[in-house]
Amino acid sequence: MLRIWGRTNSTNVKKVLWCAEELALPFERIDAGGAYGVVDEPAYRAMNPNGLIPCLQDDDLVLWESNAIVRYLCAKYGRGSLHEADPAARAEADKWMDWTTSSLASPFKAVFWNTVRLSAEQRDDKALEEGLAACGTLLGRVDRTLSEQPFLSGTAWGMGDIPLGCFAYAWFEMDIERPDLPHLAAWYARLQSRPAYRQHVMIALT
Ligand SMILES: N[C@@H](CCC(=O)N[C@@H](CS)C(=O)NCC(=O)O)C(=O)O
Repeated sequence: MLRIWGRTNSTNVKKVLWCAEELALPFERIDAGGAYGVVDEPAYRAMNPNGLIPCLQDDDLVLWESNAIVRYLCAKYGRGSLHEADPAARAEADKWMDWTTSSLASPFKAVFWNTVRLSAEQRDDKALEEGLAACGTLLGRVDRTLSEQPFLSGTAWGMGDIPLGCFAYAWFEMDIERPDLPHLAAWYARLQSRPAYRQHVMIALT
């Protein structure tokens, strides 16, 4: 059985749990990260020297980096469903997965930490403001794409929707001023119709 390390309220862990659930894969989840610790223990560091979550074990394979884990699960267990055989179609999904990590994650983190994670005294208003502006611009690009196709993966829900789908829940849950992005909102509503999304992604942020 798959083993997945990571607390359930981590955005990066949610990607893996949602993906595994969509693929109907049985898994054992082990609490790690945040208040659970574990990530600094030598046994964990031997699996993931970064001391971050998530981490996956599948037989002899130990894997870290959430997008790499999602890709692996889809390639190994999602042939005929989540794994796109056509390299061009798969690249479309890959593109949004990488974009979410390389472009959105950093400004999003500034918003998330200064809204949800830090205490009122610790919050940095300027960082929050800059993060909100950057996220608004970036999500505006997503909105334009979603005005032309129902999902980031294309005509059907797929792997490319998983990373941003996890960020989207927090984006719409946080007590922040959001720009009006109707296609992003409609896509988020489509995600909410998926039981696995509701089960693993739409859970309390703290
Ligand atoms: N690029 C990595 C980032 C992993 C990451 O930053 N994980 C956070 C949680 S979302 C973490 O481990 N934080 C430390 C902790 O929870 O103790 C991935 O996508 O897996």
